Amino acid sequence: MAPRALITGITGQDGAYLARFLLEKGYEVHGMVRRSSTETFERINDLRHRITLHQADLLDQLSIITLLQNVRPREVYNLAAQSFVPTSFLQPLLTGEFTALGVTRVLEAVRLVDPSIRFYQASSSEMFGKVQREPQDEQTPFWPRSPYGAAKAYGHWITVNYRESYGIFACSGILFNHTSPLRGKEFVTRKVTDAVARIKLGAQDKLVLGNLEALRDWGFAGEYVDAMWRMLQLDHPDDFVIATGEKHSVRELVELAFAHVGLDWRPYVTIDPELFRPAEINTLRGDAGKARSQLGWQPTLSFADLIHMMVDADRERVARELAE
Ligand code: NAP
Ligand code: F7E
Repeated sequence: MAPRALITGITGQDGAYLARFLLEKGYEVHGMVRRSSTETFERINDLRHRITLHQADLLDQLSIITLLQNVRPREVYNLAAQSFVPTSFLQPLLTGEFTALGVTRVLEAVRLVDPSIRFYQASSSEMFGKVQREPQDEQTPFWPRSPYGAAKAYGHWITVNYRESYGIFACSGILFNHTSPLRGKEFVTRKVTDAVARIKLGAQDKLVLGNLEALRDWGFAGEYVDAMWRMLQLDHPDDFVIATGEKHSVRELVELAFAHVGLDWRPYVTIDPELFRPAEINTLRGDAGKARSQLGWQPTLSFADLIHMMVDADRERVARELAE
């Protein structure tokens, strides 16, 4: 019988890649979606006939319990969250409800319905915040710099706590920034590649950004979902940093994306101080040595190839839209 997996946040970037990955592995894939007046299934439209979607919400405990009772999965991947850092400053309480307490609600449902379920929590390098060491690994202390980071730190520790208290097979993947052509357009990588495509095709003339000096460790989402799955196949649950080990600035990202279409970025980019954050994370770089040795996982796509792939995908899409 095919193993059954449930993905919360299946309509997001990682959910879409993970669903494809698990289908290829022969899984029966179920996804949790929240009710909305407009469907947000764009990233999984091509998979609709191969997966089963169920309505539930991270804010609603009973809906998650009922979902687990109906699906009875072997693995649960908890990817749902309010994941945009600037929004977490504007809506800190809602971010705490989704991104922090939402994790406990899913874990409580696992504990109640079937404690043998294998559980993956989408933790984040944002927990390292004001970094205490470089590169960051599983032992580096947390110092979150946003309500989002603080909520993820809670989600991480509650996951560890349910493993230690109740013996639940719960893993926390501490993933550094990862992106792709499916990335939300509000995140800086996609904001830049979409703008470059539009500028090249004459549909936009300016790109307004915030802090160009921030450094991030960016990988490809398509490769990072493989690491999530590998964690849940271990003999014993554990926590892993997933990263490339390289850092690049937003400025470098911008230069690279514009150069790929033969443009100099300087005439097009302006800086708006409103886009700077109340507290910034200046630098992040992960050490995924433990994942390499214990999961056999390592990234292969270079930063330049990743950004070029995203610019190319956006160019194709924008050209199609303009032709319609
Ligand atoms: P994303 O594209 O923002 O997707 C978030 C998902 O969560 C969407 O499917 C969204 O559904 C769902 N969601 C939000 N609130 C919900 C609620 N109350 N009930 C049910 N579903 C809800 O995020 P992503 O980039 O795929 O990231 C996946 C996870 O990894 C997130 O937890 C994120 O915080 C974490 N993470 C991401 C990165 C990264 O660089 N991408 C790095 C580390 C950790 P709608 O479609 O309805 O909005
Ligand atoms: O910002 C700077 C900004 O919003 C990256 C989420 O997936 O990764 C993501 O969080 C950097 C920051 O991602 C703009 O100040 C400059 O320093 O793309 P981002 P993030 O905040 O790093 C982590 C690991 C997660 O877990 C999160 O869920 O870019 N920046 N100018 C800008 N950022 C944005 N968004 N827009 C700008 O115009």
